[in-house]
Amino acid sequence: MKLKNYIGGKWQEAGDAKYVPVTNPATGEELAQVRLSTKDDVDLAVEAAKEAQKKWALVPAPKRADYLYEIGRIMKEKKEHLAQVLTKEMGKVIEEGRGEVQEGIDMAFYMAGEGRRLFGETTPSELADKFAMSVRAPIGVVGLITPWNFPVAIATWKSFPAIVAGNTFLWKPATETPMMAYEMAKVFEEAGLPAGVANIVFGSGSEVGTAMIEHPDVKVISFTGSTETGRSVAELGGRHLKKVSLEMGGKNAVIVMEDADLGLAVEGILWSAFGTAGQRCTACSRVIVHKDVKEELENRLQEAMKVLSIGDGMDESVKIGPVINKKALDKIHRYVQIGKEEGATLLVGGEILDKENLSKGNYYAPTLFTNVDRDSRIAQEEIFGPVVSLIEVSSLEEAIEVNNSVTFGLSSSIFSRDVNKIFKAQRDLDTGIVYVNAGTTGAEIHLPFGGTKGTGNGHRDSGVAALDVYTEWKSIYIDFSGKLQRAQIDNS
Ligand code: UN1
Repeated sequence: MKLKNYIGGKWQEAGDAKYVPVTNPATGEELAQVRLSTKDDVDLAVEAAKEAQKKWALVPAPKRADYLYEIGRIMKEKKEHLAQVLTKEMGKVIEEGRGEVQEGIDMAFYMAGEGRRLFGETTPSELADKFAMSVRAPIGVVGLITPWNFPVAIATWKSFPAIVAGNTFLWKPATETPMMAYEMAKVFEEAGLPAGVANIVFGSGSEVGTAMIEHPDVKVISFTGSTETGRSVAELGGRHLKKVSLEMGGKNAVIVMEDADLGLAVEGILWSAFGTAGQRCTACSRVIVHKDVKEELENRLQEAMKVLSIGDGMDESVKIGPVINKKALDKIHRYVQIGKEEGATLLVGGEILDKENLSKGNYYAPTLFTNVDRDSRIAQEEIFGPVVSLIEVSSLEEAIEVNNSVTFGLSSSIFSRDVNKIFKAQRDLDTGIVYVNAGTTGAEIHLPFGGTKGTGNGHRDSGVAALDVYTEWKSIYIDFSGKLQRAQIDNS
């Protein structure tokens, strides 16, 4: 199957475009071929989106929301199919595939509700017989650039608020996971979303992404991906005075205090470190443990890691799937070598799994290092794979300091039964998301998603906060006094 662009409600003809294969990371099997679009394709899509936006902005928001309700309903009906496509092209285990599709469904219904809110403010004017209010106005055509690790959820975090607020969009999914975008185009079509509101252009970041950012009619760019790419998006976007919302890397930690429920902490660490094979921005990649329980935690983690089943995520009994491609596999393995060279103790894993049934996929053994120096590279840099580093500390204050010592600030977690420690931690952990007695993953769609420092640039995905990315505040003053009233002058 050749995946074509979806522009102005039509599937674009193939033309002489180049296509590249999309492969199943669990088996190496070719699933489809995806178009590598050019700047001309981007121009076509922006034109369609711009034309559609004029009408879309005038559709009452509750009516725009009706399309989202319908999109949510169709996604719910197709949930199992969508989850299977997701698992095949991305590799996460099927249970997580279902969870991710559910995240998209939740986002559809949640944002549809915003159609009847989209609250602004009314506020008194300082002058008599004058009315003042602020409203959220649509911005225009927005450009969405999404990663392969959450091929549908992240796209819904961005596109659904954009739609309900009266924008139209152009979406460039990752070339590794275009099939979810193709499936979503079919959902949009079935929901009867007017032509040109949703447009999908497949291709590389360097060609399609750049053309989107440089296009004068694309007013907002919302990007999720690596810090390196995010920096270039911001640089180029800045030059073109674009509003740029960035969601980038993480180096998230679970803190385990001496009074923690260790059994629960082990479960939280395993789920958030090795779920999705560690390929979440929110994944736990450091465990900061109090010295009094370090040895016990190490032992319990080693025990628990023995029974983790690894394989093709389509098999319901498998807990950990493959990583996305060979390049990722090599990067993870390189970091493990670095960890050893830095003097950390490798307790479990540390190898590429390529025997028997795993030989065709990209599998990495869940890996645990201990005695890791907090400043070492494996404790500071994002690995994006199933590798965890244990760092020993002697107090809560030190744990928080170690947590905050990285350049990222997405998610953090503390396991403790002491209410004073918990409240101090939630205040002092410098991350956009904090969990208490749970791992570092599991964000819900009605809260803001994003992070501090190198993780982002101050914007948030999902939650009501996402509306700030896709709307412009408009302040409106209505003077019904029938005379000239000068603010700051005539009210004294
Ligand atoms: C991501 O890793 O980029 O909180 C998104 C979570 C998911 C979303 C992760 N709900 O782990």
